Amino acid sequence: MRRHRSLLLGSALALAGVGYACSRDDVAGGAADAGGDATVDADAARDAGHAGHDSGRPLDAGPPPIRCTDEELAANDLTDGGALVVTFLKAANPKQYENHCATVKAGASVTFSGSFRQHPLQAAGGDSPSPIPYVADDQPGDQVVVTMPDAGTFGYECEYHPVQMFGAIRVVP
Ligand SMILES: [Cu+2]
Repeated sequence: MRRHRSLLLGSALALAGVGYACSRDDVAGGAADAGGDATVDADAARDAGHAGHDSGRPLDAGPPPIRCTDEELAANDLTDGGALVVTFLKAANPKQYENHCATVKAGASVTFSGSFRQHPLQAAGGDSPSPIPYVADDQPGDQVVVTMPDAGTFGYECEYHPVQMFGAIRVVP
């Protein structure tokens, strides 16, 4: 079932290739690999060694790309101790996460806030293992607090709307 969804996702990304590519302008030819599960690109090379990721995708597909640029990650820098709160809708329609790209210190806590039933959270790309859990049920206070213990870059997305709702958290030592 997961594999089936991933294949559907690949098709969706191919159809949405233009918009998708715009969000990852750090990778030349981003549109070309948007629908190619087996394509090895710069992201895949950078992420080599993370084949054991737990993003729900088939292992032979390789890790999905991080869809925050270095500039976007650096622009939302909370390494001085500011709290990162990533918010999303309680309504069903897809809308990008607020603060979807950010940098925090190792040990920081990140609060995800919204309807996890409408928008299940899952890890998506980056380093492995990811501290970002799969959460598909609504939570008390509509919040999940995730501690980021180790340095790395950890992508995430909405299981239902991965094209519109995605992000990454860079954790620095
Ligand atoms: Cu969603």
